[in-house]
Amino acid sequence: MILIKLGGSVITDKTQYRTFNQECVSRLFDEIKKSERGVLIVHGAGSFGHVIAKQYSLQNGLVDFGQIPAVAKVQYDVRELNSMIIAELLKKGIPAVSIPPGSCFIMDNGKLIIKDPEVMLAFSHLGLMPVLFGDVVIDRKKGFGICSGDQIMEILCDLYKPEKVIFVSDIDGLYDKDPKNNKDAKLIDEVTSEKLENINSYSNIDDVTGGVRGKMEAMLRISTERRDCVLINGTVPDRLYSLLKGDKVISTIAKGGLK
Ligand code: IP8
Repeated sequence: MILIKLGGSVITDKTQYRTFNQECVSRLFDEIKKSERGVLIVHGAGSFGHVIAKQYSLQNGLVDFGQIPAVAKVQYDVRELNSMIIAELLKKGIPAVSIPPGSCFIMDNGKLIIKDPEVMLAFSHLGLMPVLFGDVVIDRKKGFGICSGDQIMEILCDLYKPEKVIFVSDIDGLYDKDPKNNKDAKLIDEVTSEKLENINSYSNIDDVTGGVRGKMEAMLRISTERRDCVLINGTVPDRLYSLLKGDKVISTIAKGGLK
């Protein structure tokens, strides 16, 4: 099985509040279908989550009760996004069900805990695809917190032991500098723990869970000696399909685990 995270930058327009990239999502699901590979999908929140989460600093947990309506609004918005994703999967004949992390799981000082995966695993055993996503989740220490799709990916790796993990984004991979502001930024085709030391972190200011170094660390934690974790550009038609078929594509590959 292959575990795929569809990043918010590819499934939404991150600059426009609540804008769904239906065409792109539909094409990506066609590519998955065409590849005939068994996959499990997680998705990010994009402009359905990050815009309001940033406005109300939800990533800091409960600071004042003025944040509470924003918690409800973000939960509502990311569930709407998830419904649109599931609707596209159903259209392609992929039976998918929603598992909203904020309604099923807990965090402890920012760490996601999935105590009882029975429901999720039972759905998979029936041949249904559980779809999880970035959400606002109750936190034992902070009141609530932002649970990113990347955190969910790490837990699903432990539960499902996928043979490969793919992050689908709107960039070709990770760069040594922010490619938006540096013309000489170079694509890093392979990330290892050793190489991580030499990378300066830059982050996407619109993203409450962002930062290139954090992304690399998450990718390395997911990779093992036997399992690569690959970041690709899903806005390029057939890139996901080629990777699923086993071809070499433009990407950043995390290898060997985080040491
Ligand atoms: O887009 C963030 O998830 P991500 C979730 O996977 C929210 O980082 C609610 C902003």
